[in-house]
Amino acid sequence: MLRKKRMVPGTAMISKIKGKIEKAKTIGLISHKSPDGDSLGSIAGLGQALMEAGKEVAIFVNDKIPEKFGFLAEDNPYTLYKKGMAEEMDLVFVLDCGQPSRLDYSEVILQEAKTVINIDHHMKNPNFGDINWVDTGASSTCELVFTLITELALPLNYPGATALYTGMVTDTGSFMYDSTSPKTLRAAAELLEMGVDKDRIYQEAYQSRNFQEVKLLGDVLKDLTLLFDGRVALTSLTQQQLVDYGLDIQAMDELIDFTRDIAGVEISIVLKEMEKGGTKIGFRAKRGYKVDALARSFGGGGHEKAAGATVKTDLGETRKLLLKALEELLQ
Ligand SMILES: [Mn+2]
Repeated sequence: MLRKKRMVPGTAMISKIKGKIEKAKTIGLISHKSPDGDSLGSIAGLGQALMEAGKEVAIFVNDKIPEKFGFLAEDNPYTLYKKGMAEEMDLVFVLDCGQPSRLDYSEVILQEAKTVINIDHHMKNPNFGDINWVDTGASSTCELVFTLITELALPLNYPGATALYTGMVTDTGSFMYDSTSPKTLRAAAELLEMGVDKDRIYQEAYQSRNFQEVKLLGDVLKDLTLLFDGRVALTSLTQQQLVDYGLDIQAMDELIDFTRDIAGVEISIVLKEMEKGGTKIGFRAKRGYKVDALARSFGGGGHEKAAGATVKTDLGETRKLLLKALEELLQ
């Protein structure tokens, strides 16, 4: 078998989580900043199931919800987390969050919470919870949440199922990444059998591009550079460009996948200049290459094929440091 060994939650893990849920009256859920389909999907999916099971549930977010995931906010009560909100919770789930620092200002939740259950699939998750279920072979945290809901026989409603499917489809690049396993597809199939409207999800998440974003894409691609004999694609985005097109830093998140797909490119990198200084770096890798360690060397993290970091250096300096790091990696 070539497949990576999967950490399936043993009966002990499941019954530990079960015990905590049973004892809790109030349960909070939160994920990382710069929300994506998997973070929003996993907290809503588990949150809905816990609500259906009669728990008092708060689904916290710590950042603006991207427009393309606005449809999830229609059916799920996402609440902007404010300091102190978790003190009332008997139990807090932190989902899809590879590092406590990725909780940003809401990191204080880890002190406030009486009990923290950390469920995640990022590399090098430091097991910051009281209970930790980290499976780096899982396609998405939504897949893990689906397993948990199934194992605990929690009632999953329609908004919850929709949220979980959204996380699975977006975190796997539409079931394309190598983390997509038979288990992922079985879970997705079960969600479709529950009536999830996959066409609507595709349309909302993929076919609702912002016109300005597509125009800026044209501009940015003019400056696309191939380095290391065409093995690395590098693009950068300035604050001025974002301002000129009326976009914020969350925009253009698909640019990096677009440049990764160039023939011969093994690693694609996008640098985004941040509003208050510093640079956001995104990394993608193709089959046979890994970028998680590279992202970690810049203080970030992620997965083998998709990772990121935020650094204090400006675009030019970051580019220089990156070239040095790539030279070592690709020599
Ligand atoms: Mn994820």
